[in-house]
Amino acid sequence: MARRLYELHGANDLRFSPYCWRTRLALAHKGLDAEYVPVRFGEKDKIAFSGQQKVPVLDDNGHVVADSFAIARDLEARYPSVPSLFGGAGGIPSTYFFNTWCDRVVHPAISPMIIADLFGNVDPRDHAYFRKDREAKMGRRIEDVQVGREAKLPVFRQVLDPVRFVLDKQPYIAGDEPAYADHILFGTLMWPRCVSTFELLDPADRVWSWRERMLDLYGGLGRTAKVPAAA
Ligand SMILES: N[C@@H](CCC(=O)N[C@@H](CS)C(=O)NCC(=O)O)C(=O)O
Repeated sequence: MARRLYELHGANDLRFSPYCWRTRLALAHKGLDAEYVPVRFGEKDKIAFSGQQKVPVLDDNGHVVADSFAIARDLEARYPSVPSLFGGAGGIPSTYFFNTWCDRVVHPAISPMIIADLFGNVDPRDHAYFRKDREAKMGRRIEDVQVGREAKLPVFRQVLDPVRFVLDKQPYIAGDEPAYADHILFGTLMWPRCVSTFELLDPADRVWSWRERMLDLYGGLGRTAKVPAAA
C-alpha cells in the first residue's frame, strides 16, 4: 500500500489546480510523502473509486478522502503528533471561513484574468471538454473573457486587502508560523502562476513578499514548480 495524491495534470506536466496545491502543502507541512498520480479532466475513471469526480483525492494506504479541506482535516485528525495545520481543533472553523472566502471571492476575481492562459495549458485532449464546460458556465467564449484584463487588476488587489492588513501585523496568515490558512491562499495564487505569465501581484505589495516566503517553504516546493515559459 502507499500514500497517493491524485491531482490535476495539464499540458507539458503543468500542475495548476489550486486545491491540489493546498493538499501538496498540507502533506509537506506534516512531513508526509506521497506519490503523485496525474489526472486529466478526461480521466475521471482514475478517481472513480473516490465516489466523486474532482481532484484532489488522497488515498492514504486505502483510506480515501476527496476535497482539499476535508483532506486537511483528515490529515490533522490522523497525524496529530506532527505540525498542526490549524493550530488546534479551535482553528478549524475560522480556517474553513478563510477557505470559503478564497474560493468564493478571490477565485472569481482571478479567473477572468487567466482563463484563456489556463485553457492554453490544459492538455489538448481535454480542450473540447474544458471549453464546453467553462463557456456554458461563463456564457462567453474563453478568449473574450480575458480581454482587457489589466483593468481588472485593481479590483483583484483590493479584494486582497484583508490579507495585506493581517500581514502588516504578522508574518503569516496563520500567525508567526505558516499553517493551512497560508496553504489555502498560496494554492489559490499558484493556480495563475502555473498557467500564466501575467503577474497579479505588485512586487511592492506585502502579499508579494509573503508569497516569496511561501514559495521557499518545504524545500522550495512552490518555487521549483513548473511554470509556463515567458511569452
Ligand atoms: N472543493 C473542492 C474543489 C475541487 C475542484 O474543483 N477540483 C477541480 C480541479 S481544480 C476539478 O477536479 N475539476 C474537475 C472538472 O472540472 O471536471 C476542493 O477543495 O478540493
